[in-house]
Amino acid sequence: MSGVFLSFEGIDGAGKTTQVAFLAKALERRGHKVTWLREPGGTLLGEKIRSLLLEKTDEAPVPMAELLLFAAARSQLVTNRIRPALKRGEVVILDRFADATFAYQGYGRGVPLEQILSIEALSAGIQPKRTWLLDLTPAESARRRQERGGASDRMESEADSFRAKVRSGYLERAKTFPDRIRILDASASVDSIATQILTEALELI
Ligand code: Z5A
Repeated sequence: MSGVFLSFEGIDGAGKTTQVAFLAKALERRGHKVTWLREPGGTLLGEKIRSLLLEKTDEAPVPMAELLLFAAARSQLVTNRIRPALKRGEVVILDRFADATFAYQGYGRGVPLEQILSIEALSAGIQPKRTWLLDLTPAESARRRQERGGASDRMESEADSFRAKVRSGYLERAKTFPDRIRILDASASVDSIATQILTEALELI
């Protein structure tokens, strides 16, 4: 596979979508072909699973069902979108990937980590070359959500204590993959974060 696989992670409101858009446009301006995808989503099946996972209903999925649904969406995305784009030599940028499952379902929901890793091996099977972890405090995440307004989805409705567990899961994961995962201070300005990311991305491509 000749393309370059990059991803963004962090708790909600950390600025992933903002930075994915900045990076994708900056690379396209330099002549690179970019495929930009979000998780869960990016395929017909994945978008349907996304709705199932994020809508608030009277019966929330149990942690294992939640894990398997995220994994099903990822499996579809890897096979139908990510691998083909990498094969075509494109830059593939993911707004969340398998690190999110480790942090949210592993640390957030408490699913045993060996189960998370087994499912990851089945559903992902590839790793990004570089992951930018936008690290933000749960308090700042809450402030940004409040500022943005609008209704919260099922995952966003979790308490700050849940977000704190997820954040620590991400930081643990970064210790396991120090060469791949770069921790960035997500409270810095959008422009300074974007400049740092673009510099690193251009070195990798
Ligand atoms: N999930 C999971 O549990 N397991 C999995 O395996 C996967 C996902 C893959 C998907 O939501 C949910 O699924 C997510 C994790 C779970 N749940 N939560 N909660 P998503 O990824 O689609 O949505 P999100 O993470 O909640 O997106 P978000 O709230 O839009 O966050 P963001 O993309 O990181 O931030 P943003 O949209 O770029 O920025 C948020 C706001 O902050 C916005 O008003 C910006 O203008 C502002 N912003 C951005 N950067 C800055 C800086 N640097 N300074 C100040 N303000 C900023």
